[in-house]
Amino acid sequence: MKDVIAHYYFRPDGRTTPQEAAQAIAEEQSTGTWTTLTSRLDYVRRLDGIVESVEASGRGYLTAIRFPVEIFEPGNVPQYLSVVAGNVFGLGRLEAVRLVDVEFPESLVRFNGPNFGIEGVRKLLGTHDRPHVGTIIKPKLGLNPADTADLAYEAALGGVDFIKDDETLTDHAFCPMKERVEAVMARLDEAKSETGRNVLYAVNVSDRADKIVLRAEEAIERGANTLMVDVITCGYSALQALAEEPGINVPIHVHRTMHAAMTRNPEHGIAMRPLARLVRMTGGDQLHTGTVSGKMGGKAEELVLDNHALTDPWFGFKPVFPVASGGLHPGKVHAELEALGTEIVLQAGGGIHGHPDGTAAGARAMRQAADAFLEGVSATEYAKTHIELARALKLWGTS
Ligand code: RUB
Ligand code: CA
Repeated sequence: MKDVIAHYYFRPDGRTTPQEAAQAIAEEQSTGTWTTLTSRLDYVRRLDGIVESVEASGRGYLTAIRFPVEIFEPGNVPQYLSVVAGNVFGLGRLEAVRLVDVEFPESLVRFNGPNFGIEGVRKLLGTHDRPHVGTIIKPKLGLNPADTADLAYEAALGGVDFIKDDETLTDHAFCPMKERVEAVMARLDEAKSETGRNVLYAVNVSDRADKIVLRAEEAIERGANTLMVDVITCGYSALQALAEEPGINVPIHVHRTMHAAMTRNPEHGIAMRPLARLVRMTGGDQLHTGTVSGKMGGKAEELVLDNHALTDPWFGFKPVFPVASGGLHPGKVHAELEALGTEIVLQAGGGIHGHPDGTAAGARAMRQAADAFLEGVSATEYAKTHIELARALKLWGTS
């Protein structure tokens, strides 16, 4: 395949046929405009988007549109997005339109991809054949560095593999980033001397474009062993800049805050799949893709395919660790692992720090729930001999 094939769902307005609507997408996103151009010369015409197919689907239609590779600037992801996901969403002739997926040719995916990926992250932690358990420090905002570090220490003692800042915490007066990293990493060292286990701490370095690399370098100088970036608010360029910076040699955890403004409406916006593909290309090592039983919306069937887009063989890129997060607690672990498999990071914020016996017990309960699944035992059965899990299930139940 030489060109780009973009797949859209759409619903035309009452005055437009499905074929005309698909044609309008192809034209607006390639060489056309709302009227015929006398200035459109033949050598430009060969760059037209071509409607390959239109078929009925639900209340609307699915179309595949082929965009000539020449209209993409290789390596420029913002420009790719302007073609496949640009003006189209505002076209008045379409009542709704959603970019469902994009197939890229090899010439446009010459990126490095994840530096670590699932295997690299597992190597840092020495884990095999089990899901990772992570936590988001909660409350999401407001703690000072010392108290943040205390919770990280507790979570590490309880057995988490991974700890992260929340999406809204960056470099605040009440919790400056440099102090926070130093405090957390010192406490994680203490935890390691007690448990012998490495734990990753992803510090949120999200910032304006011209500052993010510097911020990441400052975090690493102070000992950060993982970075986090809010990829939708910062942009794919920010992720790519971090992943390609030679001095940045730690995994990058990718949060997708704001994605649901695009992904949630099944008829309009951008599905998670193309967003996930771009994260893989531009170098994310872990990406939030959602849960089957948690607090955020989303369809299980789409989620399974989104995770495949992160992990299936694709242009030689390393697999990205899918992260299930949002409203999880030990009682939901079984459903998540059954639906999504064990090559996953299970993250719980409230579901760990809200445990009646505190953060360390909460972390233990999450690990126990995962162990129960791996041993083929129900959480309720396992709880008979594991007190932390029993206390969590009593509070939150198993659904
Ligand atoms: C979850 C949390 C994350 C969500 C975002 O906290 O802080 O921001 O995972 O959603 P808690 P998604 O465990 O307390 O609910 O992962 O779907 O992007
Ligand atoms: Ca959050």
